[in-house]
Amino acid sequence: MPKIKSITCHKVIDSRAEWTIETHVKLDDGSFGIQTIPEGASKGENEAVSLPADKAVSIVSTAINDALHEEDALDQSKIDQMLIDIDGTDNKRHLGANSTLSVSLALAKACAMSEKLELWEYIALLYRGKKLAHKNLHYPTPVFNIINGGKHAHNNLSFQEFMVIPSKNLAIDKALEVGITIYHTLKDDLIAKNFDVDVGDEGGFAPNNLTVEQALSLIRQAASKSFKPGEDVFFGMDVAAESFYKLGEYTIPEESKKLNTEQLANYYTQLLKKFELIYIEDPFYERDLLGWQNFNSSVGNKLMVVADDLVVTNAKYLQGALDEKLANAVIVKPNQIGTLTETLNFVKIAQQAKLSIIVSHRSGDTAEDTFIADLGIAVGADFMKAGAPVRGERVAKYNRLLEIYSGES
Ligand code: 2PG
Ligand code: MG
Repeated sequence: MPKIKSITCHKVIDSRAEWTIETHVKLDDGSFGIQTIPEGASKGENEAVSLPADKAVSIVSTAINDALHEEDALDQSKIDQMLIDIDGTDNKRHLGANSTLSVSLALAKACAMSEKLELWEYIALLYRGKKLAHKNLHYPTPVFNIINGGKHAHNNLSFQEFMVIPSKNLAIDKALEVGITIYHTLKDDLIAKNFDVDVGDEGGFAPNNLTVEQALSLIRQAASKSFKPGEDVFFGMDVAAESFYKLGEYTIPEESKKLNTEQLANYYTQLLKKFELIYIEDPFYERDLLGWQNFNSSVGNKLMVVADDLVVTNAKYLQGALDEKLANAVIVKPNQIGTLTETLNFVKIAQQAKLSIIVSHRSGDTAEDTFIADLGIAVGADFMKAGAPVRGERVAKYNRLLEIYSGES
């Protein structure tokens, strides 16, 4: 049984020129795992707390290293429970979710190496209690965010993400081809229309002076040149509605609109009639529960109503959302909760309740971190959200899917 030999940590730079951490877990049989941690810009109020990088570095290399020294490495759930217990808070504010997650995920990688398994195989074993054969793998469908707004871009768009979603029936390489093709076409179209083609945090274009409807029309137009919307390709949005919510009103300046909850729901319903939308994430502020509930009950049969900030990869908030029937799909971001075991537990509850699962990157990310690709495959996630098919930290996740698909991993 391999034991934990050392845990060290240092600062590294993320895709937004912010400091984050990289943790190295070494086992006494020579195996090791390395993990960097992403960081969000539009966060749910109940996300686990991420501490400043300097503080996290010192916590990982002293307190956590001391506490886990010589522990049985293969007991992932026990180690994660120790991290939770040492932290002792309900949102990891003591150790920091960035500290605990870096150790938890690096440990899983070290154990995969020790067991001579691919990371996805090791996570699948933890999740299912049995081996998952390569020929039985289900690849998450990529969700490409190709126009950026909200907190991810310095343009006037209030909605955060406008996405293209290839048909589920496509093999992963073909699905990626759909995203790439539409991205190039959209760039040409934007240039032809004299729009800016600078990109936002997740690699999507960030043109200025667009309305929500114009953004959707542009991606639909670009998609239509090579594919059939509604058949080969669909559309989605991460509204991240809390970023323009205040005191009962949603303000969308580019549409000259100030809407209450019901009016915003009606607005979405109009968009559903015009565009082949199958996915709306965070359509309402996370405390606007009645808005969520009414919307999910009225359109949940034809649309993925996706909860991100509402449930923050936390089983407690997920249970609330299930009890009240607030959503029919959930985002999975390990750094919202802080350990692998809690992340897997969240996915299990969501899958048992038949919710769609979308594993997701963060807007601040690193090219070294492709964990969500292995996680998505291991749990059989329906979708993977990793931004546009550009920028190293975004394509690394898509390329990891291709690496596994090729059979080389
Ligand atoms: C989101 C994410 C990722 P952030 O809201 O879904 O796209 O953004 O990491 O800024 O929370
Ligand atoms: Mg989101």
